[in-house]
Amino acid sequence: MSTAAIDLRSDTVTRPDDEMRRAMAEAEVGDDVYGEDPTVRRLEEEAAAAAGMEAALFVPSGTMGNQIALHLHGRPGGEVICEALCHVVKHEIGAMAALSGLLPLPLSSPWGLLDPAAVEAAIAPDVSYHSRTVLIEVENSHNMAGGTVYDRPRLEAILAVGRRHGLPVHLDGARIFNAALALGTTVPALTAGFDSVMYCLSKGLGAPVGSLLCGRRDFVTEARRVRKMLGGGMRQAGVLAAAGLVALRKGPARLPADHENAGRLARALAEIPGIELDLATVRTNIVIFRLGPELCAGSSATFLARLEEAGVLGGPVSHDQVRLVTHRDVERAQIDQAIEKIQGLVRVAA
Ligand code: TLP
Repeated sequence: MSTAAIDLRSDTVTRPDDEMRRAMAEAEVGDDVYGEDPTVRRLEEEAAAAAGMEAALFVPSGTMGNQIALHLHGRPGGEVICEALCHVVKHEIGAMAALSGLLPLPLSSPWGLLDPAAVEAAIAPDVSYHSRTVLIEVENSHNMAGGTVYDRPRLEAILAVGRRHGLPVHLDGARIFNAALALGTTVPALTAGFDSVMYCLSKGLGAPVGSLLCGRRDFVTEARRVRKMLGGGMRQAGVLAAAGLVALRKGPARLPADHENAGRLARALAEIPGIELDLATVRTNIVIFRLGPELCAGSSATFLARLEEAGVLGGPVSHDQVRLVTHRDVERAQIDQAIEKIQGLVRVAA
């Protein structure tokens, strides 16, 4: 990979900026397993408030945050109703089964958005020969559906299903700040009513490491124990939390540029023959498109290899789908360069 490559593989690739590095160098720290790291405590308080939740736990990754939540809400043999392409099913290496004995019940849904009626219909009957439904899981924005977003009425309807059936509802809000921006609303307006919420500082907000698992205070107390059980108890983690605080305070204001860049990129790509892209799905910082057979024989691996040679990095979603993600380390001028390079590549590869 050349150092000058335009890296659109993910918004996780951002590097900490000068302000974050200074904050890390100056961070006041203590042993967080003893609850003595003042910077981690400050981050957890601010992060809970930003999400409109009672309490928050700093965790090393979004995956760990989700898995702690699933572990606490579920019980072995239980079913988790979720969308078919969601992160906990597709990208957490079977952790819900391996670590907590849970079974996903994945529902394929247009634009990756669960239909409340389909969720209700998927709840297991209360009979002795059927596994129990233990949890409903929602991902907002939905990464592998192209960064699509659930608006409040749809969330409200899913939360109502949970309440009617006495089921907890977990939100994978890795990119909840992007979702709030796309919907012109606030993060607390999207998290209200969820039993637990995970969100990441290490994606669009730009921190090098870290996510938060939020919920009621007693839930977070239990989550602290499970985090330790999974090996996620960190000691002088204030150096990471300090960067996280900068990301939380300053990151959201930077996101509109990422969304504009994604829209710009998507509109240009949608014009290219051989690229199938539904512009209606592009609401946030993620652009996913399908390759027609006329372009690189419809192979995402071939397309991405050629793209890399041209100096642009992207990622595969499936054998014929590609994902490009905008973020704070890619400016508009580089998006325009990426568009030109893709147009050039298509001329050669078509
Ligand atoms: N997503 C990563 C990859 O794992 C796919 C990415 O590049 O987008 N929930 C959602 C919705 C996510 O997109 C991710 C990461 C996670 C959870 C997990 O976060 P980390 O990577 O911190 O474990």
